[in-house]
Amino acid sequence: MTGFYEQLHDRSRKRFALLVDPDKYDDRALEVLIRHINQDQPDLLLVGGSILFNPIEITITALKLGTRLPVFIFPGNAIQLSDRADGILFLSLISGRNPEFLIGNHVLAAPHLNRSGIEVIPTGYMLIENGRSTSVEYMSHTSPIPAGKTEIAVATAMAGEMLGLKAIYLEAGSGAAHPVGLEMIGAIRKNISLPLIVGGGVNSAETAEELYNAGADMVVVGTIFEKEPGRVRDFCALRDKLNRK
Ligand code: 1GP
Repeated sequence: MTGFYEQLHDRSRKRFALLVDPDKYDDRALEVLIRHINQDQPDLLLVGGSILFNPIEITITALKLGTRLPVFIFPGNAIQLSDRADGILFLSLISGRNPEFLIGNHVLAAPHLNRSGIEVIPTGYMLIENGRSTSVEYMSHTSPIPAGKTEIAVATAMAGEMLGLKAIYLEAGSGAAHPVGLEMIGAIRKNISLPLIVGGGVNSAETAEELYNAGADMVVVGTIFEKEPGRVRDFCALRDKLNRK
């Protein structure tokens, strides 16, 4: 086991991932964000989005040149690829029943990934309903798992583990009204041993702490830094506090 997965797999430590949507940062804003990233040191930088107008490559290159952190693609589809990234969360949308997002895009991407040699982390991606419709839901033509249906979410995560996926990502959706519920996170945590990534709608370190305490190994935050990049510090400080315990 090498690369970032080796860290993620070590569940004795909590990780914090910062998501950068290339459409939300101009050069100046990205420079500011990079300054905060270097001061506070998240564990992982993710780059991607459901639909992009700007080339993912430019943002990945800027993050690679400006920081020393692993930069991973968080792909909305198979055209979001770049050899310059360190790796990719190879997302299979296991909460849905659209074959394009379960295997179709993966077939298109596989030759490119094979050639580039970047790290591939096969990840079961589970969209959880959060009270408002999300870009992922619309773009993937899939329904999220209802927030109250913990048993469906647990069985889905179990199936992902049995299929050999290496991580589970519980996604409320970017800018979600509420993050994934604590009871659902806790129930999934009890039933699988894979690293558990949780993201969507996290807008304070207090909320992130609840998600970590419920069983998240890595929390992903993106939207709030678009307006308040200085808040990267809150999440990194929380991660450090939890890892000192
Ligand atoms: C979205 O989970 C990520 O895919 C992050 O969500 O933008 O709401 O922080 P936010």
